[in-house]
Amino acid sequence: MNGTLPEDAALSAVADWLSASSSTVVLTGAGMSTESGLPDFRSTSGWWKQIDPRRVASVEALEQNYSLFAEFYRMRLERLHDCQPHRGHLILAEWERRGIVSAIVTQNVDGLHQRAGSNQVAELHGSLSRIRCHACGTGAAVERFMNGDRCGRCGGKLRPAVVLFGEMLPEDAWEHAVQAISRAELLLVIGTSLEVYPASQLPLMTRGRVVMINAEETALDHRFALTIRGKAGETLQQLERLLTGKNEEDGSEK
Ligand code: BV8
Ligand code: ZN
Repeated sequence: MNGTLPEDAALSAVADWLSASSSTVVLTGAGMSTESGLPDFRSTSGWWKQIDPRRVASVEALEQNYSLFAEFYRMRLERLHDCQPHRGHLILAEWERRGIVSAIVTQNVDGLHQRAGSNQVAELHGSLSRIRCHACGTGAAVERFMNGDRCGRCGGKLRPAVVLFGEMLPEDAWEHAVQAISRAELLLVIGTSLEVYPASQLPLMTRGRVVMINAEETALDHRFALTIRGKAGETLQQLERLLTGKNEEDGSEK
């Protein structure tokens, strides 16, 4: 079954697949965090509409224009400070507890899945709030980076442990993601344009069904069993209602 069904038929099909699947993995992108107040990258209000990623999110930006690089990531960290995981993050963590989801693979660097209570999380693009020295790799407290300090050990430039353009993805996170996704019976892809390589290849590496939940169309939608055009938080709440047969708002049984 391909393409999009009427909304409620698609949602109940996905709820059935979630109940029946013995290994479900969720791949998320920046669209999973916009309802927490964090901009994504490529939609109309995204970061890359305001600034060229190569000027701030690349190794040459770090090496040749450190003040702009540091300013961009300090601003990203400040934004993160006031954000909370939303209902959708909490539902995914609940589904891990109930054995519905076995792993989350995320392109996000905001740590919101872990803050919501998810434990099995592979961070393909690293983490914004983990700081290290670009020269010697020594870790440093976030405050040191926010204050503009240099590495205490070698005087090198401090940076978030995110994967910049042109950098390799962390080996263990990538391996874990490929293992989990290739074996999955069901893969939910939520809130990503699938434009960044190699994460964009993961949905094509599974033996299972792929369901895309995204606000906008992506170039790979046609490859997936089902596409739900909608918001991550709302869609996850609708699926939770179908799975538990109860209304989230008032908690009453249907
Ligand atoms: C690598 C820094 C190997 C961290 C990021 C030419 C062709 C193909 C590939 C390349 C190429 N030239 C270079 C490459 C490789 C490059 C790449 O893919 N470039 C692309 C962009 C052309 N990739 C790399 O460099 C990777 N490394 O390949 O290593 C190697 C190494 C050395 C030498 C040779 C090879 C490293 C990837 C970099 C990852 N780091 N940024 C940071 O600051 O965060 S990328 C950046 O994009 C973020 O990290 C983010 O995670 C990532 C993916 O973006 P998305 O999460 O998909 O977000 P986006 O805004 O795009 O989409 C959000 C979607 O959600 C939208 O569709 C929107 O409609 C939707 N949405 C919004 N709100 C909601 C919603 N949906 C539902 N509900 C909502 N509420
Ligand atoms: Zn150092």
